[in-house]
Amino acid sequence: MEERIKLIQGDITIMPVDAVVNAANSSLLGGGGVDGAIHRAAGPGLAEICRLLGGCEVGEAKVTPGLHLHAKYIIHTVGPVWKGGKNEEAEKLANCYRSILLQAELHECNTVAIPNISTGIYHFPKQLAAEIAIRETRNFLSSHSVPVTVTFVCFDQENFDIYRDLLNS
Ligand code: AR6
Repeated sequence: MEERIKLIQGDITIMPVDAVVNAANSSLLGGGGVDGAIHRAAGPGLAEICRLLGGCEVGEAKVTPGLHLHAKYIIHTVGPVWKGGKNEEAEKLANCYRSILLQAELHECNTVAIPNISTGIYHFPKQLAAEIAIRETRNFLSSHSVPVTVTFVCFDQENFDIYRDLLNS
């Protein structure tokens, strides 16, 4: 596995990194899944700050402080809802990863942890999502020195196995 890409299975809210990524919805006001977990761990101040951001488009990313997280920043992105694959879902998910990594660079985050965006409540197929995540991250890192390392944090066993196989191949 390449040195600048890491893989773990676990809870992203406890990651000791410069920035954790949130798989939010376009309101940025919180929700279920990893979004709910991040808001609970960061504290109620996060919703207050997010309210001032005026939402976020699919494929884009906005940054807040990490508040009670170990992470200094939270990079909120909005993945596409899977609607069968003919609604530019793959391109939109690729845009999420590019936006995340650009924001990480802009905020001088050396270490970033990213969950499996869109693969939960938004039903994006896990294999395709992982291929896009790894391809876009490899592309970005090949031409940028920051972030130094990107950790994919898989919550479920299925995603972890898919990432492990792709990163080892
Ligand atoms: N740490 C890491 N990954 C997690 C955690 C956690 N604590 N909890 C869940 N996951 P989802 P989406 C994984 O549904 O599909 C929210 O309501 C989970 O296993 O959180 O992008 C938002 O507000 C899955 O692999 O996000 C939106 O409305 C991955 O995180 C909507 O869900 C993403 O699943 C976004 O849906």
